[in-house]
Amino acid sequence: MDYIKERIIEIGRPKAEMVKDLIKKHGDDVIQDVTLGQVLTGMKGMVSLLTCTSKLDPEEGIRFRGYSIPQLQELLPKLHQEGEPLPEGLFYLMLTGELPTKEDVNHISEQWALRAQGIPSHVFDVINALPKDAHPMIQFNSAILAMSTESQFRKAYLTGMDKKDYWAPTYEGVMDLISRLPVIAAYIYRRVFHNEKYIDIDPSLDWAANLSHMMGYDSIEVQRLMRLYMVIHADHEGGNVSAHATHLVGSALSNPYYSFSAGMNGLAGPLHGMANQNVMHWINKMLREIGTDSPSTSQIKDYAEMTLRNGQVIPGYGHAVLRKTDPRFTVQLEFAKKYAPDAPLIQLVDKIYQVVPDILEKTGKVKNPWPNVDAISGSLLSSFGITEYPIYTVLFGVSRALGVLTQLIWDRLYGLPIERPKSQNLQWFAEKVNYQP
Ligand code: HAX
Repeated sequence: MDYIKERIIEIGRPKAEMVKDLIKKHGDDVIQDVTLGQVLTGMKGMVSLLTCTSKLDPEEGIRFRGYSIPQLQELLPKLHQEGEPLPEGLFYLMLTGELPTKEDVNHISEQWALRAQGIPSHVFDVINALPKDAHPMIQFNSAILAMSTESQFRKAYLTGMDKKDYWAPTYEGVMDLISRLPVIAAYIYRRVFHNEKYIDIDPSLDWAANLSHMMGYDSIEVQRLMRLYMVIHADHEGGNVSAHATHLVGSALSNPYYSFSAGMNGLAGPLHGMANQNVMHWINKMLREIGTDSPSTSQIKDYAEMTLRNGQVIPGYGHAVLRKTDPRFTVQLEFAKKYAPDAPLIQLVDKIYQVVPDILEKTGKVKNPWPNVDAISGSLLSSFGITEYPIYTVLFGVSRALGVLTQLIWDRLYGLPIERPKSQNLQWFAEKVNYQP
């Protein structure tokens, strides 16, 4: 057996027993009161999910198994001293809760490069059957579903296995799926934007560098950017739409492909992962309408205010949990200032950052006026040559697999049951609070 699986058993079994014991001894304890406002505004702040891979603090931002992004930059294995951490290391950390060694990371890199080569040809047929102008997220998700013919979980389930072992075929499916997503993403990218001139996987490269390579970018800078991008988008606690959707569908014991596909359908929404593409759309439209590549702060202010007057959101700003500038925004801005200080788009992002929070604050209703991860990620990719912004959410999706699928393995280790909250109609809520119009 793969030594990582043995490690998961060692770590996971006592935790699974703890979950059962907690339910038995404290299942009736009240842990939190719930307000009507929470229910009617998307369950914000309601603790209702068990997630171990990462935790989001409103002021500080994301921590993966307790480690902040700057700490991960220090502690996770890298290819070069000055370089970005390898996403393989973050995967290992989220999976086991332990910092990986260089050997662990190399082992995962090799495993993924090997598994990536087993994509059945019908998956590419499915992509090719779609029109080229179908959004890359449609192509991506269709391919994910098409790959579920390979589900090891389904086969194992039908053999009638013990449910405490469900995590093991889930792990196999997750490893296959994560290994193959860069191939799929790059295939879609080359199909849509580069005349179907496909580039083969290079098994000697790490996972993120391979994605960059298969997309047609072999510079050290883009490889580094891709590693950074893959690390910072990997997870954001359990309640965000892509994580929660993956968990919810997974709770019906749907295989990892079905579960992840559900998450990706959520990521494709403009209030979630599609925001990275929409930021570019918003910026380009602003430049076109103002008629300059270098608008002044007062022109940006006018345009942002017009966006609000038209009843639209300013993409890349605001967050359901965060109440400060997203550290994922900051780390990208630092990367950009170091490696592409003169990039006009980055300077523009910086200028927008000076203007927009104040405008959102003045509305009196936006709870977080600060930029989120999507406010800069597209401009950064674009500044390094990846200018085709419909692919950005797909890249986000490749990264998000690391967190949500690791959590799926843990859901099965914990033996979590099917998710089934109670719903009520409007009358019920009104009566509950003695509502008087
Ligand atoms: N521009 C304009 N209005 C905004 C806004 C923004 N950027 N952010 C919030 N608001 C508005 C909301 O639409 C809401 O208006 P109504 O009361 O009229 O319905 C009000 O402010 C209160 O909303 P909130 O409580 O502050 O925010 P929510 O938790 O409801 O929503 C969102 C959080 C991220 C969806 C929201 O801030 C938004 O729409 N931002 C723009 C889209 C975006 O950048 N999404 C990506 C978020 C990060 C992410 O998931 N990446 O994948």
